[in-house]
Amino acid sequence: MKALALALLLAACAEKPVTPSSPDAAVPPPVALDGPPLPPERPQAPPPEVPSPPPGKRRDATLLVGDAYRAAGGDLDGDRKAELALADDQRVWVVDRAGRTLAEIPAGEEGVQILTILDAEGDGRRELAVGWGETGKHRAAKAKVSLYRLQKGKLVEEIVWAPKTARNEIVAILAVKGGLFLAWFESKYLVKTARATRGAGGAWTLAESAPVRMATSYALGDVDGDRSPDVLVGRVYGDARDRDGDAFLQRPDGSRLVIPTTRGVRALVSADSDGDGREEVFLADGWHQNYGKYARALLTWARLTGAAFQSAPIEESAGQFSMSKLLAADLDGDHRPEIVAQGSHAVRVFKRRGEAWTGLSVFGLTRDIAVVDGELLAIGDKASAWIDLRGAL
Ligand SMILES: [Ca+2]
Ligand SMILES: [Ca+2]
Ligand SMILES: [Ca+2]
Ligand SMILES: [Ca+2]
Repeated sequence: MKALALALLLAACAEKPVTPSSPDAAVPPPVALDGPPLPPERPQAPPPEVPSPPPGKRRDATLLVGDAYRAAGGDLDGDRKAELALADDQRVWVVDRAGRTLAEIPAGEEGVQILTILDAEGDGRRELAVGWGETGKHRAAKAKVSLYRLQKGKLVEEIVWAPKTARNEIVAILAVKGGLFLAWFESKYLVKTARATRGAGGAWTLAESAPVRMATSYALGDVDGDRSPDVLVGRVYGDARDRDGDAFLQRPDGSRLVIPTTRGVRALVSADSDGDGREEVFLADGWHQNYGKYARALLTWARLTGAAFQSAPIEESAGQFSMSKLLAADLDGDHRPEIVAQGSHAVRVFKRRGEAWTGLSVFGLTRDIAVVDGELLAIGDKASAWIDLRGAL
């Protein structure tokens, strides 16, 4: 399972189809003479340790999640209580908070890359959105974005978009006013985005934007407080081979406002961490093509100040080589979001205190993390747990 988790973790970062067997697997260093200079090597350090006893109240979820490698929470049946959607190599299924299976569908030829619960067409009812494509166990899969509505114990599919592409990988499915924001690989390196809206007859229409090379993370965030979300982009690699990745706000005309980072970005999320109506951008940066030697598990935050982003470090996580997924959610019940980072070796939760952030390791190696009604689900390498952090941060 460890190998699977690492393969999944690294699949999104590979320019070439490589499946490293360990974080320190040999990867050839960049050869271009005009490439950026190599950063200092990452110091050796033991991975972060979860305090003993572990923080928060915990319930075992090992049997509930089984072999799932993707999880998402949200209210699918309109009763205002969240359900949990899970995906493994064989199926996608939905359980209620008591653990009862409500519905399931077989994965078939496709593998699940993205699993998320959102309101896809702005009618106030949430749908399960799945980004299907090629995974280790599904080599012949075609990329597809599907919505599923929970109706009378069945997950009823509606296909939103099925791009014809040489790289069958859906990058992002996000809710945007009255529709969806989609990102997918249209070729080996180029990522295309579109806003998708559902017509009265049920047909989806896409308004596409120009592709961006290796744009592997997307978030929509209102960074200037005008109540209109901006497109935030993070990239593992840059505009040419052997160029470091970066991050930027992409304006509607395609122009970029740089968000300063340290090399490539594995994940980004936006959240208003102080309640002033403007969202901050959180970036898992420090990525390097030769991650065994040079990648750093950095968490950086950026704020739009005037006409430019100011970035500041939150942490460099010793003993980890990357953070691959970030979530923003209120976990301690104070109505302000914390940042949850799924790292290469541990899950860490960051809480803002004024201008500073404090980090706490809450779990070890995970296949995925999700927040359901304020509770953190950590799908672990061997054991999985619900973690209630109210009063523990
Ligand atoms: Ca529900
Ligand atoms: Ca809906
Ligand atoms: Ca703010
Ligand atoms: Ca909070």
